[in-house]
Amino acid sequence: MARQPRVLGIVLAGGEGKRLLPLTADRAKPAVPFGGTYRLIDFVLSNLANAEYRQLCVLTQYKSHSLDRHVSLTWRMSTLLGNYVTPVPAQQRLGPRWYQGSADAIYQSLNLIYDDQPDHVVVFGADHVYRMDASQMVDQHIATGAGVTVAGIRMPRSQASAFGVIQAGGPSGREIEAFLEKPANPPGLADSPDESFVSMGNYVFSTDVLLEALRLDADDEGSVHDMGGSIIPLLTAKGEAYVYDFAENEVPGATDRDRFYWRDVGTLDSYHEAHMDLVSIDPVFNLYNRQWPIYTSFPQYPGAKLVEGGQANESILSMGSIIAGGAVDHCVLSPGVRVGRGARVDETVVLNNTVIGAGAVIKRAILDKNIVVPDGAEIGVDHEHDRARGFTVSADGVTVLGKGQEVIL
Ligand code: ADQ
Repeated sequence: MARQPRVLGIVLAGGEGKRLLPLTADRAKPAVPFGGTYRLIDFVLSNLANAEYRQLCVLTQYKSHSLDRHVSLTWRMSTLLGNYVTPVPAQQRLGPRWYQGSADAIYQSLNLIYDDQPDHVVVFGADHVYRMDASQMVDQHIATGAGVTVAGIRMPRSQASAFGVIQAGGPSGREIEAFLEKPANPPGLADSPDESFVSMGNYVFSTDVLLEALRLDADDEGSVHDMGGSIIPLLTAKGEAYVYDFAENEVPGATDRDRFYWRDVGTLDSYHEAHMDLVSIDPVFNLYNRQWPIYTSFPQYPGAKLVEGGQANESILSMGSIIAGGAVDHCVLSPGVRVGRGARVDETVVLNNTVIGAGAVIKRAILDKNIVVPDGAEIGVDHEHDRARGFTVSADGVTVLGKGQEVIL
């Protein structure tokens, strides 16, 4: 049997996530809780582990304590077959400086590649909610002989300026002819002018091509040392970059609705919206697909409980939650949440161990963990009042409270 190519996975998990403040005040963006029991990083790690890639390094940087703890506890693997998922904190190996950009993060961690001697290095972002079989992208990478393969997805042109925009062509239609990182005026597609083809921030490299590109980039003092801003444009100019169309990916058990689901939950509004995608009867993203599980771990709790006529509709209730006489609708409750008598909670994401008092009214909100909402409090009802109390109100009117934030009436 032919030798399987050796693949090392590197997950870029150093993002600061400024646009998710206050949720990222104390934690790195990939450690932000999602969907009741998950953290964002669980999606990419599940996608790589389900694809049988089990040598995975997670590069961390900012506020990485809860991320390191989660990765170490959840993703500890048997080392018998050489498997590992390891958090790698920034170590200032090349002098007293933190990572300058995502390419610098890899450059400063080259020892991981030298140690493992992979044929290919899969570099994936950690900030997205989706299912993807990464091995299908690796197969295409090998078949085309590309130096780097970039995963791409169609996106409304009006949103594309937040992404790297790909123009592909050539005999295969897959050669990247131009790569524009976050262009002010993104080009549309020939067959669909209102859509652009954008980079998902997921790359497969042939190891020698990655090493050479990182070295060239490190020597370039004008570079921002970013994967999308420097490395991919550099390899595009050399004619070595190809695109992999996410629309060709097939994941077992996917539904027609969530087959191509991919969300960058980079803002408070997209974070809230992605939660609402989870809770409908026919969910836009189905967490219940057992053929491609998303793995996580959480503390031991008993089951969720509804008492005293407590009600829940189109909601996810994690273990340890108790709804005592209150009602939740279109909500996602993390473990250990309490909802008191007569409280009404609508379109709200509630993180671990937050307690909502009797008679409280909460609308379109995100409540971080360990908040005590007093009896009768209103949140998300009057945005002026919310701002006056120090709460964050997002562009689309979602009220957000940080970890343990005090709620005055
Ligand atoms: P952005 O999301 O703006 O664009 P970036 O902030 O670099 O790029 O984040 C990419 C990934 O790298 C994230 O998972 C983040 O957590 C991580 N990261 C960022 N800085 C890091 C550092 N110093 N150390 C370690 N990890 C770090 C990128 C691409 C675009 C593409 C979008 C898709 O540049 O071309 O379209 O991702 O979302």
